Amino acid sequence: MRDAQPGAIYLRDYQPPAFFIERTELAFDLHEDHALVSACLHIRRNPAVTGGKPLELQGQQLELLSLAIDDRALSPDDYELDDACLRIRQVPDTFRLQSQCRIQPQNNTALEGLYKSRNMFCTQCEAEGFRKITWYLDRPDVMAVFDVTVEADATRYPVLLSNGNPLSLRALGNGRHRAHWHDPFPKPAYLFALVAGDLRSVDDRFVTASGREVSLHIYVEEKDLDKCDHALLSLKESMRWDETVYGREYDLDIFNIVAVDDFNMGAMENKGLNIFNSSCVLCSPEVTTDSEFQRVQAIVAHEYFHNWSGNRVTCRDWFQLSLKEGFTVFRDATFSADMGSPTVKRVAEVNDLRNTQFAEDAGPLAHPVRPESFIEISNFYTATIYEKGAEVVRMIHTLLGAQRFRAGSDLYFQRHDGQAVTCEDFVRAMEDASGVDLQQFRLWYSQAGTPVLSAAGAYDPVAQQFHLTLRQSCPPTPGQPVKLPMVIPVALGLLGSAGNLPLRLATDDPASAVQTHRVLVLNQPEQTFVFEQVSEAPVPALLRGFSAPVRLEYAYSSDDLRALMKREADGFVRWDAAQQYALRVIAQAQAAYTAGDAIDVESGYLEACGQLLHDPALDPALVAEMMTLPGETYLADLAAEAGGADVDAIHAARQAVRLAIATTHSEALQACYQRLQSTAPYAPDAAQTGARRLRNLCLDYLALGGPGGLALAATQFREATNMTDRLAALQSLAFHGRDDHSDAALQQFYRDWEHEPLVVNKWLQLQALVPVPDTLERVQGLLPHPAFDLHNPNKVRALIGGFANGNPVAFHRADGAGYRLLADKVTQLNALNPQLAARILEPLTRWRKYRSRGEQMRAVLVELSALPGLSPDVFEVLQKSLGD
Ligand code: B3K
Ligand code: ZN
Repeated sequence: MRDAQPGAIYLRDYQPPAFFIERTELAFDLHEDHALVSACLHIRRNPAVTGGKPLELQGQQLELLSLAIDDRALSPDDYELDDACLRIRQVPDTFRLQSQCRIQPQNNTALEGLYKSRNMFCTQCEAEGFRKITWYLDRPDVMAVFDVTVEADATRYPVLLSNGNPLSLRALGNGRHRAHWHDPFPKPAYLFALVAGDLRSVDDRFVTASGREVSLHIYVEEKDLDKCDHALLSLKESMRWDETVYGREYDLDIFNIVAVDDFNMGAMENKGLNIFNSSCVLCSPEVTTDSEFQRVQAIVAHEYFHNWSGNRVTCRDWFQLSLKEGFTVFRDATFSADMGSPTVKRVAEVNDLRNTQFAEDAGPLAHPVRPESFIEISNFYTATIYEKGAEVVRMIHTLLGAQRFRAGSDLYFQRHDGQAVTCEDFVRAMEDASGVDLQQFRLWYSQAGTPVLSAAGAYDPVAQQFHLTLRQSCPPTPGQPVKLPMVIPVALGLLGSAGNLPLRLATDDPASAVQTHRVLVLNQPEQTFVFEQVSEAPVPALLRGFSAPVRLEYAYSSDDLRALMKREADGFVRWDAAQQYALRVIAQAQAAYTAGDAIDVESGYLEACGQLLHDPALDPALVAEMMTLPGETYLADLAAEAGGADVDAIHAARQAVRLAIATTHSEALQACYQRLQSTAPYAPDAAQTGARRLRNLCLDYLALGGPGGLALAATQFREATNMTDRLAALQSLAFHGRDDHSDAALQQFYRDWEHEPLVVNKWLQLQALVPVPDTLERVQGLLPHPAFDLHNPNKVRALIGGFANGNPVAFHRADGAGYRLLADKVTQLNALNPQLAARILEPLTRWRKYRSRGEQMRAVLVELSALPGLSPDVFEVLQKSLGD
């Protein structure tokens, strides 16, 4: 917390460090009411930086006990110390800096640095948390070999872990014991980790491609030992996949994962000691849903893949965050696609991108994949850095092709192993290995905003030509009023009456093989591509596989959309056609609702839905995705562009379309529900997951349709043998039942699962999502419930995050009580956990989109900005969202 207004840091001001730390020796002495941290830093002046700069180390909330250089104690005259920095003017070129400080992990509610989660000690240092442990050059381009001892009470903390390989664990004779760890790989401080707790482990081994044996351990509380198998399997699959697909082997003798309950995000890739939010590692069919199984697999893989893309090759500065995050998300996405259904995975990614990243890119917090400035780096762990960053890497993959991309990644890892580098270094390695010029492509790193790709097609039956004109534009974003044209790979096919037509461009070599799929590269504001020998008027299947993160506009007729839904070869385009068709009928419904007319849903759309339900040959997972209507937040984003979102009309229109599907197809929904029933033992595989997804979607439509469906949901709730089916039934009851019956089910669920915090969080979230205005009172009623705790981020995200992000009807209640509830929690969290406070504030930052409620939202933001003691995290979000 700072009193003065926090200032921005700029990429253009980057300076190499004046000193390096070659070796970092740390000794931790952990107690219930404090911890002592002794550090011995082997420091060397950077010969490339002239001017005899003083040594400036970062440090926050540290109580200095002693300070020495090469064993000579320093007196207060030798240094300057404030609440953020230790400055020593006179230092030799090479020396050891020895410090001792006292910290208070037991009072650390911000969950950054060294803190306590329940009964264990753990750390979170990325991005700038290490400075809350000891004074340090807390920047990623300072990489040291770490040697760490941890001392604690042997009974309370039998397990003592840090990075690298274990050297010893010794009893000290006084009820305490000490562990010694050594990490031979130089690393920045953000990858440091320590854990001390009463933990048990599930153990396994992995033999690397070159025959080295690695011991694998997942540490959890004893009660959770039965929930580690899926994460362990995912880890071994990831290790093998990275060897096969990227040629990357693991490099230490041991790989540890630890589950902690209080954690600000999903997980952290500390070298050799990944620390996980327990919700991202623990799994069992009884307590975990299918989508959570998938999430655990993806996050285990993501953190493991960071060992190369992030740890062995790290970031020069935090502006380069997407270097490791975008690339690693691309890697984990490809892994998940290989392990399950690629189309379903891609649809989930695009949904996520449209709902979250496109909204961010169109709002006050928009920033490029490589930002130019920030106030608080914690605010930049965004969908743009992660998801758009991954899309940028994916486009490089598309432009280069798999083989040349692999050559590029090999060169990148080989050239930069052990270094802290930039996004530019990544792109240059890709260029150097492939020979493909990516000069203009680099704009994806520096320009914010989602480009609009508008396409227009014209068929000339006489010349047998199809003219496809592609235009691009990109809306202004904060600080970037004018944009240059980007490189947009447009994967496409042309759909004819009997399948995909051959794609011949006038510019093609006549001898080259004719294809039905190709990638056009749009790199100018407008280009026309002429396809030859096109025997009939085609429907263009554009942006196959979502080949670029853009908003596509094409004037498809309803017939075109039905044709794409039914016959297009690319699963993503089929899904997207269904989405576009749904958007169209929802917009029609909204217009009718606003005009006070009866809502009449286009019969062609309903027929297309019926065909999806009736065809058992279709992949149930894809059918489920195609029959899931776009969410209300996304609809609000689209409406905002067209002059302001009316939340009530959006909700009413979407509900009316859902009801039309439910009533028109009640028999087909029933039949599909019955057809997909299974007695096979639970497995979280793609086939079973897809079947359950469609079956539960049918159940939800049936429950919406009336009492018969609700009875089915009640039966499923009672008889379910896994959490996916049980929770889906409970949601249908709570959303559509809204009577004593659904309350009884909710109470029953709590009684059954009170002892499982991760299940209790689902219970909190589900109640926060019930789409009626008085959910607000229900949420308020849950705040004092023993199941809720403002100190635990998972619970805050479940109840408050669920309410503000996932329940537009209650959050945007006309009396503004939803906004005030959120502001109240932000105020409390600002003091407790600023990172979390800034994150949950986000729904209010979108105030400009809302036609009638925007001013009320803004007023709440203005009130918040007058609060005394605003953290830099919350200050930055408020300042940007209230700015012009
Ligand atoms: N690198 C961490 C995120 C750290 C967030 C710090 N506020 C997890 C990940 O992306 O793998
Ligand atoms: Zn990551």
